[in-house]
Amino acid sequence: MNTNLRVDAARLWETIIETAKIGGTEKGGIKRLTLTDLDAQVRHWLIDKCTAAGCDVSYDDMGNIFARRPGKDNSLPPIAIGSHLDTQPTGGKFDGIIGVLAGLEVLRSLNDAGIETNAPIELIDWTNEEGARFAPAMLSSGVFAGVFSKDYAYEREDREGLRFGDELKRIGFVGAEACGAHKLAAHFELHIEQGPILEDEGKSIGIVTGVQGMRWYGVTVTGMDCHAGTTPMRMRQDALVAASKMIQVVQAIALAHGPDAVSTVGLIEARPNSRNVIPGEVFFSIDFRHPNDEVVAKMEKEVKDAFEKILLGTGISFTFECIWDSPAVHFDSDCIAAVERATTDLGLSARRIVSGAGHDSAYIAKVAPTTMIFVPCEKGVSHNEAESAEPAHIAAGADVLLQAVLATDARLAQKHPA
Ligand code: HGY
Ligand code: MN
Ligand code: MN
Repeated sequence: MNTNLRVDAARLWETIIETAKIGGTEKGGIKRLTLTDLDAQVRHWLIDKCTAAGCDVSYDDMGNIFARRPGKDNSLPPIAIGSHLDTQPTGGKFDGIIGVLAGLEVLRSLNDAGIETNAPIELIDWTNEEGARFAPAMLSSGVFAGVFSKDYAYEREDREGLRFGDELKRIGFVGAEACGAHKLAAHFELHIEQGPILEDEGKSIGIVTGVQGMRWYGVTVTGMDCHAGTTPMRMRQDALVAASKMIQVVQAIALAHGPDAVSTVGLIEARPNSRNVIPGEVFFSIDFRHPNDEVVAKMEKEVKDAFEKILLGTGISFTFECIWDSPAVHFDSDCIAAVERATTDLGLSARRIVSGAGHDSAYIAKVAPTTMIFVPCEKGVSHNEAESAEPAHIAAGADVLLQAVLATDARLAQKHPA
């Protein structure tokens, strides 16, 4: 382990501040929804920088960008560093972004140090990790891992009815390679924790051992549009009032399965959404998560039973569709060991942790040895424009990433000497 090798912390921070201008918001966050012109702009920025760093850059038919730094034996599958550049509508400067930019910094630091790895090293920008515009989340890493078909992904529509496939074509990122066609020797992802644990415990690094289970649902509640002034209360089939009672139950079920269960209704649309019309239809999303898949399944049954009871005899009906099911994931022990060893050699405070948030690594773990490295973010706040992380923590995370990649390259080289 060449543990006196360090990334250039200032250069890494500069790339974060530079790219944060692409979709930057007044409150200091980023709104850079996937497959928008802003996403295209940051993609071209990344391609330019990786090309300048001597990488061969390509992208596949899901728009995943691969920047490959050659090694001694380029017949070997690359060791990958991946994350995402798309954001939430009120996203921060760090979620996903530090994973891609730390990967670029690792490539640059290897160049500066004149290090030739045995296997190629490949930086990946995964398309549509957030699922904020095109549900579900982690769509393209999911296609890469064989969880979703490309056709399913291309048919996903945003709330304006635009198709993923059309938007990918519009920004010019439909690559020739079939998504999932090339193998990865390993996959590492640096990410902010997006929770309060590391900061609360004063730890610099989270050694991520896995990702909790999560499911997304779409619920449509159907009552009857009617005049707000002339319809007596006893005759109403008000879908929004019904939905409000149903949403209370979504929260109660997570509390009942606490402390680890979480539930969120993040998206709600009332129709016709007019001040003097009783809402006849409401659509809302549900996000259920728990480290144990059986508990998520129990929460799903309980919420459906509760909805039936709430609507019984009201004349109001509902449909309930599970649109995404990402079971709990356990990462690769060799990759975890490489991260743990790097934190020790670098003298960094660290603890093992399970990710509450979903990440592309959760799907890539199905097709390649994978793990993640977390760094703290201020008060655990994320998916919020105020998201904040310390330059020193991000640089430490990038140093761990660099060491873990080098250690993995050395370990695999013993198996496949060049
Ligand atoms: O939803 C998630 O957990 C991730 O941040 N996309
Ligand atoms: Mn993320
Ligand atoms: Mn996110």
